[in-house]
Parts: sequence; C-alpha cells; structure tokens
Amino acid sequence: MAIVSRGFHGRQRAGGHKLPPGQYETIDFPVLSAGPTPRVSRDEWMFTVTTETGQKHTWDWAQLTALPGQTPTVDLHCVTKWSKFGTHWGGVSLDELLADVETAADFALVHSYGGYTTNLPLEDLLDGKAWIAHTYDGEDLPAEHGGPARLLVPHLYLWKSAKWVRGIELLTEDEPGFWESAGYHDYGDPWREQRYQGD
Ligand SMILES: Nc1nc2c(c(=O)[nH]1)N[C@H]1C(S)=C(S)[C@@H](COP(=O)(O)O)O[C@H]1N2
Ligand SMILES: [Mo]
Repeated sequence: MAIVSRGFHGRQRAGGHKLPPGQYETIDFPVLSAGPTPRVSRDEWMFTVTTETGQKHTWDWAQLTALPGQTPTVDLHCVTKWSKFGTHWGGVSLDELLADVETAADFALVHSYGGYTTNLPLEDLLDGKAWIAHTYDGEDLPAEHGGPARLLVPHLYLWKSAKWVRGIELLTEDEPGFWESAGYHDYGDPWREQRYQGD
C-alpha cells in the first residue's frame, strides 16, 4: 500500500502556494518604504542600464511599454515575515531589456528614484525570474507600490524588488545596496531564510 503523506515538505496551501519558513500569509498588500514616496511622472521616467565598461542603454516610458510584455502571477515574501500569494503584475522581463546589452558582469546594483539601492547576482535577473513591472492587478502601478515602475524579483525577499526603479548598474564585483549595507543578507533567499548577514 502506498503511504501518501502531504504537508511535510513546506506548508502546502490551496492553489499550490507554499509558505517559506518563518512566514505568514497576508491578504492585504502592505506598503514598506524606507523614505518618502518619490513622485516620478511617466514623462520624466527613464530606465538606464550601465555596463561595467560604462556603456549606457536607456529606455523612456514609450520605449519600455512598446516592448513585448508579460503578466506574471507570483507569490511575494517580505523579510518582515508577511507573504502574499498570487499577485498579478504586468511588465517587461529583464531578459527582454538585457538581450542586446553586452556585458561580462556577474553582479547588479539596482538604483531607484529617491536613492534606494539593492544588489543581486546578474543571473537572478535573467531566465524569466525578474521584470520591470508597471501594472498591478491590471491597473497602473500605484506610487506607493513603486509606480511608475518597479523591479519585481519574487524568488528573493521583497526588499530586492526596488520600487521607483531608475536603473541597473552591472558590476564585476558585488556591491551591497541599502539594506544589505545595514545588516540584511547579501542574497536573501526566503526558502533558506536568509534574512540577515550570517543566516
Ligand atoms: N525604492 C525602494 N524600493 C523598495 C523599498 C524602499 O524602501 N525603497 N522597500 C523594499 C522593501 S523592504 C519591501 S518589503 C518592498 C515593499 O513593497 P511594497 O511597499 O509594494 O509592499 O519594497 C522594497 N523596495
Ligand atoms: Mo521588506
């Protein structure tokens, strides 16, 4: 007789969602910002990728939204322990944006309007794992959640998903961002509970 056991490998929820260790599910969408919400209009919004050799690739709003879009549905995990399942976004994948960017860099430092930064390995932005998101639930992304556009990297803790994103600097050496310099984990994998340095 086969012994079927459920629930011993992470907490399986209705709809196939799983909760990483130490997290709880929330239904609302909390707002977490380290400073005031920058107000950036779509007319002035620009997104710039700078390579390790100083080459710049820039997109304005019309150019961003003219690119083929995707509508990922993903679970979010914040280091303050809330997780939100099945969020609906619209945006452009980083694969699309970085397709014509020549680089030998292994690291990325993401910059936001307002000065926030966060770092991650370049490969974590590729292969369908990250987007520049500009809609949430089919509507324009609200300013408090990072509009006009934010980075969305749902496989890492949500502090990596920089709101009000303005650019990505490609680097040959890893450089810590805002929270990473303040003691948070350099990588931030929620499944390995990498909250703080040393985790
Ligand atoms: N520019 C910027 N991006 C940011 C932050 C911030 O303070 N500034 N906070 C981060 C943190 S800690 C979290 S949990 C998420 C929160 O996103 P939300 O406010 O849309 O829930 O944004 C991340 N991105
Ligand atoms: Mo967070």
